[in-house]
Amino acid sequence: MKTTRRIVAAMLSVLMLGAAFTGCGNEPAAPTTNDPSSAPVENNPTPDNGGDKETDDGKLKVGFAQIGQESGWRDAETASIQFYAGQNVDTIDFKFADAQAKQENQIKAIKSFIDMDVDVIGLAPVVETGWDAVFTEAKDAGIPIVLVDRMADVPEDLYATFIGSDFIEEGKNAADEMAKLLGNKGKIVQLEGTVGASAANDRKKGFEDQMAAEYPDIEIIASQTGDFTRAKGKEVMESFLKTYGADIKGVYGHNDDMVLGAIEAIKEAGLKPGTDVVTVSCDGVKGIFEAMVAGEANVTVECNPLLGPIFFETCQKLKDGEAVEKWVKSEEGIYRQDTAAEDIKTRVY
Ligand code: GYE
Repeated sequence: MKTTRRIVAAMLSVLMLGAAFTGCGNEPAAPTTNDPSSAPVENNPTPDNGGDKETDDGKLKVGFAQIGQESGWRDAETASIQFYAGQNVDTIDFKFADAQAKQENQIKAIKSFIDMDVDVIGLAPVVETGWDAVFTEAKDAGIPIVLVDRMADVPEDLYATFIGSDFIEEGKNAADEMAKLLGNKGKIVQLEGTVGASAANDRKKGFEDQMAAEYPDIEIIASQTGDFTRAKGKEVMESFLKTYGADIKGVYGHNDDMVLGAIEAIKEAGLKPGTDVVTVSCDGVKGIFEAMVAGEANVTVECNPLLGPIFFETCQKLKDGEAVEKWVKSEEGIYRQDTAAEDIKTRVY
């Protein structure tokens, strides 16, 4: 499964040509060569040049500490960032580290970037807490931190900006969609993202608060983490189905991948996903559109992973001493089964 996703991620750089980038500013130009610097770097918990200090060649020096490869969404974000860097090798010196889902690896990567004296450090924090010490080290070294796609729970002076989505809003939208699908009543289950991740914490809060406030006849009978992966989403859904069977009328997943796993479990249990058990999830990856076209998924609340251009533009501004907003918010939509066959034609991730 991962291999398929990696191929998709690698192909994404081709698909991105001429694609619409939601709220992303300048688009990268078409590639003229197959530059290896745009290829995904795998199994690399520490940055790829061994931490050497470099001579000042005037380029924008950026280090990015990625979480890992847990989802199709994550692969699309990595591809977007690496594609942009690959297209701008003349002006950007880019270091990429894949932390393999471990905070300690992300911390190590940040320390290496500080040693390399990069201009800006980008980080998608796997969890929200535990960043104060290493962010303070970066601050003391005069290197701004740009938080990409997930937030960190730190004082405002320890990071320059957050580029990403409003997860509370996504959770609230997901609750409204679930209520519409169920006619405001029924029992549902929730597949949570990685424990401690801002995307999981806030998608849960936004959803549960809206359910409690507006839809008292919808009951969340079970909620458990599926770690943002398809395999765990399936596994958790299997155990929910064993316990609650056909009482489950809906599943809300903090990402599409987990719901794609849940769909397999629902089918194996002899029920019809999209009908017997309706689905709402976040991200908007290709797989969920295919499931909607097949009538097996109902709604996805989009979350934009194509953050490469806005990330590097923001890094450049920081290097140039220009002001940046504290939160650069992504613009996103909601996609439903009835228009999925049309919508899928323009999806690029
Ligand atoms: O929804 C999920 C992932 O942080 C917004 O992380 C991101 C989330 C995304 O792996 O699929």
